[in-house]
Amino acid sequence: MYTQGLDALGDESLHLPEEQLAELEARFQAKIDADEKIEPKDWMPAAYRMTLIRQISQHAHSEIVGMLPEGNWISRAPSLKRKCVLIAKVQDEGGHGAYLYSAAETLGISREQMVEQLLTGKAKYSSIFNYPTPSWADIGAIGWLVDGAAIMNQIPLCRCSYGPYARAMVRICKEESFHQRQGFEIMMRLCEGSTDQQRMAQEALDRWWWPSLMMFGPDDANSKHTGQSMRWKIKRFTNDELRQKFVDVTVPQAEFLGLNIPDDALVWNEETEHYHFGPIDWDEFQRVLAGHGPCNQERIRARIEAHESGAWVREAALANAAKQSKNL
Ligand code: FAQ
Repeated sequence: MYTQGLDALGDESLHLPEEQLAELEARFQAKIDADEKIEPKDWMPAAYRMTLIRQISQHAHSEIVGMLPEGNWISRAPSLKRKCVLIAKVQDEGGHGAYLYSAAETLGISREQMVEQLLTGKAKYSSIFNYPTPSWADIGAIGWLVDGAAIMNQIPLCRCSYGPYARAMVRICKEESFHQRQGFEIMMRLCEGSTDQQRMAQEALDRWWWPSLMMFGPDDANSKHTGQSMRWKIKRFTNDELRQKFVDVTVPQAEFLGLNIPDDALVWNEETEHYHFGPIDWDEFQRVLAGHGPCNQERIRARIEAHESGAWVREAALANAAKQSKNL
């Protein structure tokens, strides 16, 4: 699959003699080992390029599809202040998608190709965005847990070996940190409120806890990309390491809110100084990835409709750009 993709990208190194390729690969790995950044014009192994295209485009799609569950509440936010904050947050996610598509484009794939892969189901996006947001408390839970998990995963990506991705992540992480705090603040207000509001907060935590743990990807034994991605310093921690960090940070926050994590097996382990948590339902994870989560179809339908109804905007922008370049 990689080779086909690279032929389409016109990768000339595919046709180099073996010794020359080995030398290029050794120099490339030495650069990574020395913690230097790889930039778009540098030589890179075909598989490194394809791994980045997969990961960055999946990440970009996640940001764009991730606008939908929260966008659902913009028209029904409980106050003007909450509405303004939510609009700003959803707009930030759109911006993150735009930086990430640009970072992926530096690897030789076009935005049109990536969008086509999303809309035809060839490309994945994060499993988490296939869950519904039936109450306002879900907006708090998304900010607190989903953005919280996203930050845990993305802070190390600021040190990723690929320069454009690492640099995009710096700004994204700053914004995600504001998003996480606004979510936690929504949860705090609900938890200080009436019994009904506290119940809403608990139900939202019950809905989002396990899907948030799944965001970190399959466990290490089943993560086919982690080993190589760590050697290339695309990933700095394994899926399980990041998931554990997230649990360790989040459990005390839930205690502070007076909420119960929906996991009977959750217990602090004095020896390891980590929380031990119960088994994740990997069958559910695989079902969601295969397109059978609660909202997969709705999400893709919404993206297709947005793409089709936005066609005139893209045409107008291109016509305007052509006109401007003639005037130069
Ligand atoms: N959902 O071998 P691994 C956000 C796929 S942004 C769907 O472990 P890897 C902001 C994986 O691609 C959230 N697919 O893969 C926001 C691979 O696919 P393949 C997104 C998943 O890459 C907040 C296969 O499974 N963040 O939330 C998932 O080493 C609020 C095997 O997995 C990023 O994308 C999943 N959860 O590790 C927006 C961060 N997990 O090759 C709006 C960047 C795995 O079979 C509102 N990405 N897969 O086609 C990463 O760090 C990594 O790609 C991982 C997966 C950790 C997600």
